[in-house]
Amino acid sequence: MTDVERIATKPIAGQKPGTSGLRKKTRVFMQPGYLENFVQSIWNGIGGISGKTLVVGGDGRFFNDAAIQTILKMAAASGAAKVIVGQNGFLSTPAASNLIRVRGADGGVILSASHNPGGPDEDFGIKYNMANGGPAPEGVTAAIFAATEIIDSYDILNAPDADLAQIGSRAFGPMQLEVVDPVTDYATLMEKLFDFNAIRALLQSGFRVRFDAMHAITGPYALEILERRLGAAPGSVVNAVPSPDFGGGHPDPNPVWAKDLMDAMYGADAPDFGAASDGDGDRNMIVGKGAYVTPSDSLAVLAANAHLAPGYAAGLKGVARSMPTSCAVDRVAEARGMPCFATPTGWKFFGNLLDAGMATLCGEESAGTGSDHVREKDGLWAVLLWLNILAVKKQSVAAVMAEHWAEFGRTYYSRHDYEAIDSTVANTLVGDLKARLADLPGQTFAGLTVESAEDFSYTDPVDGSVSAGQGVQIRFEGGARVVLRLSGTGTEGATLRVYLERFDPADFSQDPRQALAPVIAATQEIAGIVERTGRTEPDVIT
Ligand code: VG1
Ligand code: CO
Repeated sequence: MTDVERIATKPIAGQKPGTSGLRKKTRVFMQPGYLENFVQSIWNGIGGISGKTLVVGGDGRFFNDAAIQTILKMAAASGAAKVIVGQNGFLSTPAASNLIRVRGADGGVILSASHNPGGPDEDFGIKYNMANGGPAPEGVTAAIFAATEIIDSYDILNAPDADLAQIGSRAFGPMQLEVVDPVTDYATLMEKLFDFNAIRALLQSGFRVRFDAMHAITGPYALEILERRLGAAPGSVVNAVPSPDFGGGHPDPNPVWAKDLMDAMYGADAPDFGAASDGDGDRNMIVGKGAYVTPSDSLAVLAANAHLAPGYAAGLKGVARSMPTSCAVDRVAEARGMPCFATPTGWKFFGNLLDAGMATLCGEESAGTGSDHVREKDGLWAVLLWLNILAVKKQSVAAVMAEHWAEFGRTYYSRHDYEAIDSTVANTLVGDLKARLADLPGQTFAGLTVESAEDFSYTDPVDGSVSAGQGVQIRFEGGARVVLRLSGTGTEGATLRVYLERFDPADFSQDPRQALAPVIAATQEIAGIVERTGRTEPDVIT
């Protein structure tokens, strides 16, 4: 293999994967050797890739194309048998997960910084997924990180860039390279899970949808599935062409960043159903005509009604939520007699439960919902499950919510983010709070008495691995709760996330901010966010 070059290198500090792989400013990734060091460390951390088949793709953000060429050359140089890559380097995260599974690949490399903006001055990311299609668990990311700390060389093929425009199989150096349509396999899977005829009939009956792809990867997927296969009116999918900087916006599907969609859904002549997805297509936002559905409520509604879709007709084996996600789904699980698991933040913690058949549906408050059909959260999947449920129930989104709350009660919920705060301030705030947790139970703050306070630790019920320090969870008497944790996906300073909830069994029509006011006040008294950070208001409220 004369074309392989071995380049000497040195460890680069800070290549530690976070909640969802390694995320940094794009310019950090573009430094000579930065991406190369991390990719070689993936290969080294997983025991080499000789003879293996990998899936590679990304969300199309700035630097996606160049990074993929580097990865292909490094895969070929390290002896991979085959790489399957989406046309032009495009794959949504759930489609990549599916491709790994249906092709029996050994793993995959996904390039994305998800909901973070893209561009030369914005964010980039890379993560490794396993043969089950899911994000590498903590043991594997730890091995990759350890490899970054001792790396001394990387191998790369000295060759011109691969042609990723032409679909088909060809040689790339000593390796096979297969370029596939990014949408086909994924759309086929969706057709298996959902009653496309019922959804088509709903759309033909005059039910109008608006899907905002936010200039990100789901555009081509949504066009193919919603407009071509399901017959939604042309123009139902907006901002459908992926752009390297997501049209200059934040591809984060929440009421703040998807304000256009919110305006349309709350305006005159609103469509019946609105949805949006994020940069890499794994998140979703659901909003009915004048009716925003919180992600935590969405998970609960899907858990209560999934059996109405063919793929879940046999019922659910169990459900799982990330710890900060509201307890709305717990109430569904209890009523239906199924197990409910609470895991640390990040999709990688759901993999074992899904593989073991202990859970069928999973979700996070950050607008991620998914099931055992892949091993990532899946934005369009959630949209299609909602549409399937609406097609069967023949109800509006608002009516479905009202019925759900009447049966299970309403869990008011909101997340307050304090972004780009000084890392030392953030760490001290959380550190001081953790030191005081044992004293809190029994104390009253702003009229709420603390029932329990803990630094969340998770023991995986399948492999017994322990993940400690996953966030402060404080429960108040009467069914209120606050969770505080630091983000593991930010690229600037620290982001403090404060998750607030309050259960109300009877009054469903309060303004959420009003309903949560006591919890917000108690949290301020306990954690002193205003004094410590100097911020009087959160940067983002979802
Ligand atoms: C955030 C969310 C978390 C999500 C993660 C990756 O992490 O809170 O729920 O799994 O992003 O999402 P953090 O550590 O910043 O809170 V994304 O759509 O990679 O795909
Ligand atoms: Co995402």
